[in-house]
Amino acid sequence: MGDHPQDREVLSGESPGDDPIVAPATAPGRGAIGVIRVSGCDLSPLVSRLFDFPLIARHAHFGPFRDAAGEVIDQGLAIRFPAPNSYTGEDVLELQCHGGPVVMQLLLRAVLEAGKGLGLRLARAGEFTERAFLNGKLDLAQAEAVADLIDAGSAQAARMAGRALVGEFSDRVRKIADALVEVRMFVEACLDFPEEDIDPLTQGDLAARLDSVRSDVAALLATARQGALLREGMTVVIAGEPNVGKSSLLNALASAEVAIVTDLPGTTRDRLAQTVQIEGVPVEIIDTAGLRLTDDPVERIGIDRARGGIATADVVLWLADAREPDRDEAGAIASEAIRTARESGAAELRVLNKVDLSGHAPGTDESGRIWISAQTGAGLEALRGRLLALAGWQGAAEAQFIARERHLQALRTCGERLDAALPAAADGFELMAEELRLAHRALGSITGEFTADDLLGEIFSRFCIGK
Ligand SMILES: Nc1nc2c(ncn2[C@@H]2O[C@H](COP(=O)(O)OP(=O)(O)OP(=O)(O)O)[C@@H](O)[C@H]2O)c(=O)[nH]1
Ligand SMILES: [Mg+2]
Repeated sequence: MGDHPQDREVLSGESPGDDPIVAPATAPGRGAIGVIRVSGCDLSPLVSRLFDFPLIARHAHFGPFRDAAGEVIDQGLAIRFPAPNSYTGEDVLELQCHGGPVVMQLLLRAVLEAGKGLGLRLARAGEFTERAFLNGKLDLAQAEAVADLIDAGSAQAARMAGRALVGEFSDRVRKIADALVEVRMFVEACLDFPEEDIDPLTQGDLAARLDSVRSDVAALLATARQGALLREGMTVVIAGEPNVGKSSLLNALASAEVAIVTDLPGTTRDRLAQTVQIEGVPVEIIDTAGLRLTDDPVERIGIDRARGGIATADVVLWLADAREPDRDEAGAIASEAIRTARESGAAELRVLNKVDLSGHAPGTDESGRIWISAQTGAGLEALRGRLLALAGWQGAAEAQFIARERHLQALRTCGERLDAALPAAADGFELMAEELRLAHRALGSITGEFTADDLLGEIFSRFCIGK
């Protein structure tokens, strides 16, 4: 599509930085080994200052590590990965020493010392992976999967991140992009040769091909949504009148005594959050102060915080006492909280606790209310299942790879542009071609073909140092 200058914008930009960079690659703290990693265009001068023997490519050399004064710091392994066969695609040197914070600091300082005059500096967060991306070792979705694998909060999330890392997500994006490129080439060929007087709509099954691309995008979006749930999870706020068992429910879901429980109404003052895994989906559960009119200034702040939590929740779980299932929380405070929930567009769930005292059966009733006992655990499975359903979780089998909100947004944009493409043809094929170009661009932003520099900076800055 070379005749469209927009397509040539290599927004991902500037050539990879040339400065050699160094950082600890292992987590801070004590460990059996610690790794310090260096990356740069040519590390030969640095290597020859650090070692008095040559390092054979990809061989583990065992020996002492010394500081600038020649004093031994530690002994360990040095491995050199000459460009381009390394994580970053540049020359990489890895030093494996003992994993103590002080020995790591000493070794890091010795490397920086040896790198004086060679431009060696400490790496920024994510800079190794950013270079890997800029050197074409990974695409952007794969680079994000590196961070998601490290941050995975469940085995399920880790497995799905692993699959995105090896490129399963990117491959699906690319397949759709290839089909879209064909459609674009056809439409643009018609534009380039208007004298041929071809009507693109009646030629080459254009509508059918667009349709098939459109449904591939929809299918990928559905799968990616599952993957994003595994990563982003959901936030559930437990709200209700004092003493109905909100804190007990948090403890029951977390299987831990996270919150203080007493039979005194007004026990909880602060917001308390705990993330639990339900089928591998991270669910942040927030316990709040009971909603009631009060003169206690501390409790009032707690109630304000409860409303703040409600405003940002994905699901508001209204908890009430099963012995008074039809009680209306008509108090001014409660109705304000209910209004907050409605305005924020959170899903709402009515849950009746202390079913053990009520004689009612646990589980979901015909009006969709869930009867539970935080104390005995009755009905909690139904509640967990309902929370996952509200989040749109379709089960582990439907999740194929991890994804991010950014990817969902790009797929949605792509879908909208494709939807607009055919109708746009009525006003001219140039407009149609433009919609297709924008659809293509949205897809390309997932893998980083078209991604603005500031977005890249933002993505990589969330990585840890040394990654
Ligand atoms: N029998 C029975 N008692 C429960 C159940 N859940 C909670 N309780 C009791 O109800 C009382 C209040 O529980 P909490 O969890 O502190 O209630 P809360 O809604 O957090 O109360 P505030 O923090 O004051 O708003 C405690 O004595 C709990 O032991 C339940 O399912 N069955
Ligand atoms: Mg409480």
